[in-house]
Amino acid sequence: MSLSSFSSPALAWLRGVPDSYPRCLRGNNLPIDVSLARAQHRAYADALAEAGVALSWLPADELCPDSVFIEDTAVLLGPRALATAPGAAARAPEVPPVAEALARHVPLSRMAPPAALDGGDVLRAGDTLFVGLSGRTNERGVSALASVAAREGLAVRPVPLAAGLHLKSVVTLLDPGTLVLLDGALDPAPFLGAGLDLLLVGEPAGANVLALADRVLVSADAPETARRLSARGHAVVRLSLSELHKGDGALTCLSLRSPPPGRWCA
Ligand code: CIR
Repeated sequence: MSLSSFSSPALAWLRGVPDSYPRCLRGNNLPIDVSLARAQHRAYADALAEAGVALSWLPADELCPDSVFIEDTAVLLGPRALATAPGAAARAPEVPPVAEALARHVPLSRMAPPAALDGGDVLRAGDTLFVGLSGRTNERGVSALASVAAREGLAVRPVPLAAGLHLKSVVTLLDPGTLVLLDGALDPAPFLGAGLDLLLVGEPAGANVLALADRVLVSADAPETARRLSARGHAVVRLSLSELHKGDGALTCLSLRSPPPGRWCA
């Protein structure tokens, strides 16, 4: 595993929150305050900028209520990007504007149905991409990603997901050698077999953290996780995400992150 070259992203792509956001795909009917969602999204962007990450914004799209969850539309593999075929048909129109923007910066590969893959199912740890076989990502999607990833020297390991929206809904990178995993959410064998340490957390919102080189972003809905990470010596940045959680989103899905040349990032 490339433990030494973990980095903060050099650049993060974000997409604004549309007025239509409350009509996004979600498993609840809780009222969403769009103004508050925008303020929370802005604070997320500010936290990335304060960590030295350059931001590139795509405009909100009223026809795409889920478009703020930009991570699902592409996988950035250092010098190359793959535009996905999202597993929810309603989200397919989100991809072309993101793909066009990415193609101006990096060589872009494209995935087409019946392959399906959401970026939220792709968890990078060193030179390995763990890919959730979820309700949104199928075997063909994993194969399509694997062939692009192989060109960058990255291995793909499928991880069956019994519950949860995406792999990164339940497990994310804490630091180059450690994952945060929602206790009991899935079989940890693939991660342990890859030599990774696991920190088991009990708070669902605590399983999705966003690790930067010198700090980690944690949802304010996971106070116990934040406390444990602080106690382990991590510089924790707590962010309120209530309105984005109501859309079944979390920290990682709000950006597409590109590492500096020769490095990798979460
Ligand atoms: C969806 O159901 O697709 C969106 N409402 C939430 C997507 C969250 N994305 C992510 O975790 N990567």
